[in-house]
Amino acid sequence: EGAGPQEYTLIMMTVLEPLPQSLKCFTGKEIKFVTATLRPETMYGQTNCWVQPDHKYISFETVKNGIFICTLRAARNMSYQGFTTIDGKVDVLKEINGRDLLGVALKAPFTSYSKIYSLPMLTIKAEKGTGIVSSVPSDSPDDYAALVDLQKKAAFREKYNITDDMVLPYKPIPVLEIPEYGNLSAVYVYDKLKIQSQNDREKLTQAKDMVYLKGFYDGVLIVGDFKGRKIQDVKKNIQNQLVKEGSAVIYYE
Ligand code: A2H
Repeated sequence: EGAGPQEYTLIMMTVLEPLPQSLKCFTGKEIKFVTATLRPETMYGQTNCWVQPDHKYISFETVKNGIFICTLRAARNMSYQGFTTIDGKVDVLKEINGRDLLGVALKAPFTSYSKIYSLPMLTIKAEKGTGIVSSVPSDSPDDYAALVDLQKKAAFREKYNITDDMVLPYKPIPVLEIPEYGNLSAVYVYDKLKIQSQNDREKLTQAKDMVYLKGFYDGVLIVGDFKGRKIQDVKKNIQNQLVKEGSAVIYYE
């Protein structure tokens, strides 16, 4: 990790009806799952979001954006960045286990799927971002591997009460064209390296090294208002667009 704070785009996903049991106490309120991403330009390709079933999450009221769901650690960071009424203070409304936040229907910005679901990912780190991750299987090998695991293994879905309709209809969406890797770069490297699952950590690290830098320098958007432009030239514009429409805020840690 470098010296100064890292800037993330905090993507807000609105919880849709029917509310899960764990969120019923907030009926009638605006509730958002929040995820920290370094890749706002890929949000057109979201197919789901990831929650770690064994991690603890909390809910708290923000000043401007309703109720947020994330880790306590992230909420504390946010409380020093103007997200709460009193600087440095988080009023926890409720603690919630990750597994009780799975299978929740969400409205996410920019993606062509009108509804996506929260699904289990076992490799999420508790100490980074919000502990919830946006899933873009077209461009993130980790996301693609975890989605394929769920799609291939009925027992894995059943273990976490994930129904087929939450997973099986969702395919990676082409968002970026990367020379040599095509328009589904994560799928390309997953196949090329013969990755077997989300636990194939060594190969996944290699896969990430292969796609990220190349994507950033040579990737061209093939959807949205900045179609045809290089990512490095328009990343900031896309972040601004998300913030302007009220779907994202800037977050540091
Ligand atoms: B990125 P960095 Cl398409 N645990 O967003 C594991 N991974 C996490 C996380 C956590 N607690 N919090 C955030 N992340 C992921 C999109 C994306 C991302 C694409 C490609 C690469 C990529 C969609 N998933 O990240 O250690 C989030 O996934 C490559 C590293 O701060 C976030 O951006 O660099 C990124 O890791 C932040 O990781």
